[in-house]
Amino acid sequence: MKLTTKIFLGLIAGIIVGLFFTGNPEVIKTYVSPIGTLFLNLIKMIIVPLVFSSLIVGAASTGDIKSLGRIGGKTMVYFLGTTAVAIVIGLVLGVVIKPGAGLIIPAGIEAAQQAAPSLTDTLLNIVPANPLKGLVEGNMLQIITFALFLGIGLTSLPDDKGKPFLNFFDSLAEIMYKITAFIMELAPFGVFGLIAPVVASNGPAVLLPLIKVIAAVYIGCVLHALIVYAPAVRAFAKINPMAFFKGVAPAAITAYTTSSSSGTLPITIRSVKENFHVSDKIASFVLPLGATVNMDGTALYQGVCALFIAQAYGITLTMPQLVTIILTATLGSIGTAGVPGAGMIMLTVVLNSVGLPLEGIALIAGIDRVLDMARTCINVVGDTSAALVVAASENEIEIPKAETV
Ligand code: DAS
Repeated sequence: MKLTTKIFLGLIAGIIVGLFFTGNPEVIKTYVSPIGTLFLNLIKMIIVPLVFSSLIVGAASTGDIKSLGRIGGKTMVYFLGTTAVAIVIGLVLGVVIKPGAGLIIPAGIEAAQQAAPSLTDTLLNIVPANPLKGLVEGNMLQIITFALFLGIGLTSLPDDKGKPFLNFFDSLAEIMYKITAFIMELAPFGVFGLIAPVVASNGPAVLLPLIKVIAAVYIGCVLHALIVYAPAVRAFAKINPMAFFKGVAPAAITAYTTSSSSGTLPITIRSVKENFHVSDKIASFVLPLGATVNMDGTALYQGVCALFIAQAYGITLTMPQLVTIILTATLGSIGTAGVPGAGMIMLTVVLNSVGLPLEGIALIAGIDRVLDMARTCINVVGDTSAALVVAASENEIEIPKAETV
């Protein structure tokens, strides 16, 4: 049975048990909540080593910026720029659609009020005065910053000095991906243990907003493709947007059905070379890098979900907290693996960064796969648009007359 089916069954079972004990949540809190808490603790256990190792490897895989020069620099600017726009679109949709409004689940308010520094402190705090303290305390923005410095610094070392360090963190990142996959196998039980107490304590009305979350993420993904990628390929690669969406369709559909950017990579590379005639040099640099560090759909999803969870717990996010979410989701996307469910793990990083209750993951976990399909699709469409824009700027693309604007 596919994991998606198992998670869905865990969700249904949790809802049924929650409905059965609605009004009498004590039994659930004693016997069922610990299952959900254990699942969350497993996720919390891997966040720091996963983010730290995958970001070092992600940053190092951009290669030595000097030797990559134009292509590497252009690619990373495009990646981070479109990701930042994506997270803003997600936040705007979260504010406009207000998926969590009216829920007011208790227990989150004091947590958020503790973590609301000023904008200046937020920006200054990004650079850790003591990186080990940041690692121990799980200060995600500081961990991300330190890891990026290490990864980029690593690329300036001669191979014999840098390789041992990179190999260690590459192995650690692979181990963390394996552990993430194992934890995702437990998701059906985790979802059951997380959603049942929420339904038992708040009643079935707590589920209705999830439909709004799905709508917000899907609308956001379509908007992002139309207002970012279509104009970008038209302006910079002189490609007709309709031809773009037609040419990216095989990879987009594969990404949607597999929820894995990495798993879709061979198809993405083939469709970029065959449908858009991008040179192998650009396709084989930009696309594998994009599958590793470029996650626009994931960032957009994190914007929507962070606001949904804040609204559900009755927490009003301050501007500095919104800026922290944008920075964490943008930089954190470098460390999100192109595998199913990775974005939900990174969502805990975003929630952590502004003191939102991680229990909010309970509300998302059951529908996360449906959201993962859409966000992975956009991740891959974004990678493809980056390859076209960078290739056109390097004259490494031959566009058939029919597809030009
Ligand atoms: N499924 C991930 C990917 O393959 C993205 C995510 O989980 O957010 O891109």
